[in-house]
Amino acid sequence: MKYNNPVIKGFYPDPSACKVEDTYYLVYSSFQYFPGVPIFESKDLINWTQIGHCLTRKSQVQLDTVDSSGGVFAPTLRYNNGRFYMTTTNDTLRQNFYVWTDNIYGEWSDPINVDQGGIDPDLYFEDGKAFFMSNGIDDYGVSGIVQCEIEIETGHKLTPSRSIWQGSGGRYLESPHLYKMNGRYYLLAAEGGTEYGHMVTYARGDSPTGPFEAYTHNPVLTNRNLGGYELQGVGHGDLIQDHDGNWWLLHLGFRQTGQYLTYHHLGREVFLTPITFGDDGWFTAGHEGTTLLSFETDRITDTIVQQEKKEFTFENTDWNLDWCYLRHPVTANYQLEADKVKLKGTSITLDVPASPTFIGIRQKDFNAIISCEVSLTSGEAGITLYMDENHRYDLALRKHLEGYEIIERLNIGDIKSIEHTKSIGQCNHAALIIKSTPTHYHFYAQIDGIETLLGTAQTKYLSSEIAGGFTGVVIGLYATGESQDFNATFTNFSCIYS
Ligand code: 6LW
Repeated sequence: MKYNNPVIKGFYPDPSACKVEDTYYLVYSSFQYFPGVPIFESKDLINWTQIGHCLTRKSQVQLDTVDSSGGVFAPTLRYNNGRFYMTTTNDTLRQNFYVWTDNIYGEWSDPINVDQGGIDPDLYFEDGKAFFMSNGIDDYGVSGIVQCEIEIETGHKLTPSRSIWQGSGGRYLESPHLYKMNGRYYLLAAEGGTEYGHMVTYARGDSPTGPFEAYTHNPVLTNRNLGGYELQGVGHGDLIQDHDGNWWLLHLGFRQTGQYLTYHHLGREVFLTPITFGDDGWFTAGHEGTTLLSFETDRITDTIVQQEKKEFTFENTDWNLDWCYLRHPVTANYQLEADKVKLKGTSITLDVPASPTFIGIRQKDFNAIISCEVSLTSGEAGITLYMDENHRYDLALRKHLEGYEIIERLNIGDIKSIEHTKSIGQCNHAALIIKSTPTHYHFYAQIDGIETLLGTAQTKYLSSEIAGGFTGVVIGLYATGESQDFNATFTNFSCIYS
């Protein structure tokens, strides 16, 4: 069959996967968003459904002081002796930790800290031993992929942290994962930074602690030499073996907005690339070491159809799965119902790295029509296309002394301006509509059935190239302005991709 990449669209970076019986599970970085670390499952590697989050309680993750793109970095998901483990870093606190669960559809444990620095922690289990790896500096001052053995019940180190591999020479050696395949140990990593030079590299050895010999043709996967190709920045991934024994790489990458438009605003997405072992025990990846927009493969049967959900509404999404908050939300400010949401604004605006009243869903594709009806009693409420507090476009209703107005506000770094306003007198409700293309957002308001274009803005100013950071655009519904009661009601939300 032919499948298309990305297999998961939108801001789901740093994927890590494991397989238990006939099901694959996948987790991602979540940074300042809560709940933390979304979990997806699949039976066939190409159709994925979200089933929960690993970090659902404040006791598991401290996000209060986390800047945008700080907080929860790249996780690793592993399964050992009937138990799932998810290890990650709170980069803001510089703390590596893991949580566990015996039921992946339920709650996870409180965090168990590990006293080894660096980011992108990994766990490898063998014969009752647990090895913990991250990229950082070891107990002897040597940098690289750093490893120690830990007691899995407590996280206590049983051995000093020791650097086991320095990579192939690229900058930002990260995302280590250790595996045993065909009797040998393979150490997978990413290098080059999570931008256009990103790549996957690996080494192998005869022991889980090394020494490791680098693959001579590293990088095994990169799109960095494919100029004018929509898929870029492929790297950071995890190997997974399918039901038939084939190996695959689930990894991140991004889609730039056009063939030569080197901007991406949807974040880093999930790609599936086939891995092929040679007789010498070294493996290659994808098409001549690159990832493609689609792969023709006989590893997945023709009867499997790659499905894609094109329409997201209040009714067909789950508040606990599809939607997310900035840092720790004050839950009393949200009234979530099957067909509407009521929000209570506070004095915290979208301009600050805090927790404004905001509930968001990731923008998953370039071409979309996003719409929602909003009614307001005080303050301001609407839709924000949110990359971070300094890079976002707001389309909202706002109360002023004489009545109400619609505003389209563009925030690009230090340039903050209300670009367009339209007074609507005493009318306190409107339909807000955003039409999205790869390169532009068009902002409309509809009052009494009449649609008016307020303005247009380029997507590139919300891109990672402009905003920096590690996230992608999230479509947020928000309310601001202190109010005794809920000051905004949102109904008829839809985001339809084409
Ligand atoms: C992550 C690092 C990376 O920790 O980006 O692409 C960082 N790779 O491995 C944040 O997602």
